[in-house]
Amino acid sequence: MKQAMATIVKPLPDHLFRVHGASAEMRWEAMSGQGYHTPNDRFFVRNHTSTPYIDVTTWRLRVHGAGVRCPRAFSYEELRGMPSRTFDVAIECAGNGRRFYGTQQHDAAPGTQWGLGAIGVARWRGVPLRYLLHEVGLLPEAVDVLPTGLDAPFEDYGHVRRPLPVGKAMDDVLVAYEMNGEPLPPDHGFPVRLVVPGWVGIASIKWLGDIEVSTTELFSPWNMVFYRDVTTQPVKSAFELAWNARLPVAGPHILRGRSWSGRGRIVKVEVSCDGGTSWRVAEHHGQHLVSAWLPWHIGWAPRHTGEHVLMARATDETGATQPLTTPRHPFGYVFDAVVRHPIRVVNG
Ligand SMILES: Nc1nc2c(c(=O)[nH]1)N[C@H]1C(S)=C(S)[C@@H](COP(=O)(O)O)O[C@H]1N2
Ligand SMILES: [Mo]
Repeated sequence: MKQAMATIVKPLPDHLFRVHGASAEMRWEAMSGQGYHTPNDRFFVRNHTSTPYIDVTTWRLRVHGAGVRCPRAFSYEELRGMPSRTFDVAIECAGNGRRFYGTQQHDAAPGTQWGLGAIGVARWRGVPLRYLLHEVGLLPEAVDVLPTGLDAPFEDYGHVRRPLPVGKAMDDVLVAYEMNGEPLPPDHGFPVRLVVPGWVGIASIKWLGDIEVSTTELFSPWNMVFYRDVTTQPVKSAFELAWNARLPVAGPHILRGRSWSGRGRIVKVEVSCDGGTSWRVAEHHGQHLVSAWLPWHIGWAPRHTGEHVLMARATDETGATQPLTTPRHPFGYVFDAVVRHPIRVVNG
């Protein structure tokens, strides 16, 4: 047995997080009463090894490779002096919801048994990657962009890194140094991370130190072994309620939740409070951000005490609706089926 190590710097109080080894999942009840964004103190953490300490005075971001005319290293001050953009973007682990392959479909997938809490939405500020690539003279023959993290190498696979095609890199990717108005916290990539809208969380490399631009297709264990063939995130929904939450029978209640998709805006959310027998359309205030989530709510007056199953099912603008069951995935990625959320209605 390995010794438990403190691999995450921020406090992980039990009412906000469920800890899984070197990673920590947000409890969904921690979003209850919160605004649009996930506060930094409760944003999930997925670390392959440990949060590193990085000295920002000597830190540099090297941008180089056969695909650029003038390779260059940027200091933190230089990056902060460049024109910046601010975006509301979700980061979600590809394995979010993996636990339900086992608990709902009786076909457990190996890996971190995340519930639905491996997602968060933050307001990220930084320099569009496109601006940096212009600065170094991106060549027309550039093909891939390979960002590498400065955290310790993972097992025998080297530093965490995953290539992006140059088309995505030039589109909406951010080299972020701020999260919800604060400098990036250590666990979320200080001093600088990538934020890659709509794509699996592994694309958003933390503790960025190096970006190679190639003129041939690039490979790394993180696109050839782990997360192979997984690019965008599917549609999902969650209630802002504890698992096995207790609700008094004296209602009515307003049930709240959020739905999201890496492939486009959410256009509809339906909720069932009777285990899928009947469905009603949830209400929302129209915050249909393309790369984040849609908060919604629905009234409910339970008629009797006892166990109930809540379900939420969203549809995105591509027409994709959450199914009741989803095909098995060998690594437990892209779980998009409707989650059966148990609650207990009690007297009082
Ligand atoms: N350098 C580095 N970047 C990384 C990781 C990592 O372990 N090292 N984990 C990735 C994975 S799998 C996910 S889901 C997201 C999680 O981001 P967060 O910890 O800020 O929530 O970061 C990604 N970027
Ligand atoms: Mo992840």
